[in-house]
Amino acid sequence: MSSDNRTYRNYINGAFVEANDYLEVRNPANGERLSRVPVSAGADVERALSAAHDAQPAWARLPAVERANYLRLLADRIRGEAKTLARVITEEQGKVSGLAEVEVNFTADYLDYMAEWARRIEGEIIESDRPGENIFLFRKPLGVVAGILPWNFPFFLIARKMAPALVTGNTVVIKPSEETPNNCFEFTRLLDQVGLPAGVFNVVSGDGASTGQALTASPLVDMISFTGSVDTGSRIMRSAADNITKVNLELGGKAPAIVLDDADIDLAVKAIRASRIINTGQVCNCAERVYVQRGVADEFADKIARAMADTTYGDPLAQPDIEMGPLINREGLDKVVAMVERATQDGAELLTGGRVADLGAGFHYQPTVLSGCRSDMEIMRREIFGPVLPIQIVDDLDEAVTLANDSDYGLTSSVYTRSLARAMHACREIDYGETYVNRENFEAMQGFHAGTRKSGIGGADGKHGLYEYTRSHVVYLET
Ligand code: TXE
Repeated sequence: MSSDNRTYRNYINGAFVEANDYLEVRNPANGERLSRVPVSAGADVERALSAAHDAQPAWARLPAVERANYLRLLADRIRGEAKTLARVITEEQGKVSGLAEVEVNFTADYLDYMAEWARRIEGEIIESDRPGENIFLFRKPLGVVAGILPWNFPFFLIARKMAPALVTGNTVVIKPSEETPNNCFEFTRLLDQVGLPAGVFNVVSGDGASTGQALTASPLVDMISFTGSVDTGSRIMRSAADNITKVNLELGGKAPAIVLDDADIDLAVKAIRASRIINTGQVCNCAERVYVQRGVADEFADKIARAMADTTYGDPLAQPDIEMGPLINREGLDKVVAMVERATQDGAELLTGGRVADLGAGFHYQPTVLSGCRSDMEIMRREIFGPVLPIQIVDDLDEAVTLANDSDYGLTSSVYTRSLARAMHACREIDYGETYVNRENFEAMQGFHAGTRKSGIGGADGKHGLYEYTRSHVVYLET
């Protein structure tokens, strides 16, 4: 499947359709060309949005449980092709095969989970001031949802956006990242087989500046659900402002990990390392900086440097047992290289790694640990999105929390301590959307994944994530 040069087509109104322009997708581990996908023009985007708009009223009139059944059928098909789908993800995104399989199976579970909400969508009956009056609060769909995706968990993020949208009666137009569109077209191939009514789910691929911009500027869109960078999120908000379109934005993080002097250091090392090498450090919720208490700083730094140095990496399809693949593209690699260079120039000490891993081809970077970092350094403030862990020493929990909170980001955070009182104190004071205590950073589908500050607006998962895709309608009924 790796060198067959597939051509994918947009999916609009229940049919796969040609576009005028195409772009190439390549494997980041070795540069090999994988496929051609449409660069959708404004007219393609408008066609997809019109199809979604026209299909929405009939879709919303179906009982939620019937809508949910399509998600269950899709989940079954995904499980049936899990290995093939995982390979498609690995070859275009670079994550190791085991993680790609986890992503595929998690996606199927997520579709089932969101389908279970069909019989649990609830409005409210509110006590009235007037005799004989009933006040009802209904939950209604928003209409058409535009889902704009990044490349780091490209398959799961389709489901994270379309499943709650469809079960609550919205229709959807998805734009995958131009880096990783193939898996989205494979997802769509399976969805096409389950007989979903035409127009309910549409896909237009292309770049951000043309396809993405056309989606966000259209008055046919009722909500934009976006995961990606802060800069793009900000541009999307500006574009959405013209039509007062609702936005739901997940914009990454700079997750602090606080390691206190009573922590189980081996557990902290294991969890923080796992969190930093997973998907080659390209995960919004994973540890991006460590604040370690002085008494255990040497032990922690020594152990994590050795653990990171032991990480195996390379081309995930050629070496299935490695722990880490390449970065997504040249831009991602150059960003990591430059950030580590500036950190060492600013006085950080390199404990391990610090170089491009020369494997002949691909965007590989060595697992890297930097100690002696200070909170004014770029490496402690800007999202790295690579396998690089900067460490700063602190004197106590309060200093760690103050430094952790002094950030543009506010998505996830973690604390390692054996003291329940210190853990609870940290949870009260830390100003983040999520905090993990004594465990690696990874959210559950029944939680609520949402950040503060520039990490975004709104959130995903669970009951609260489901209701993001609804609006209220209050009815006052006097009898
Ligand atoms: O993201 P972009 P990029 C962070 C991470 C990474 C950096 C850049 O730090 O290094 O962002 O990654 C579409 N209107 N995250 O350049 O540009 C684009 O086509 C509408 C964190 O890949 O945000 C793609 O589909 N859409 C993050 C999507 O936005 C536009 C995951 C994401 O691209 C657009 C990924 C526009 N004007 C990167 N411009 C996370 N939150 O986990 C671009 N796009």
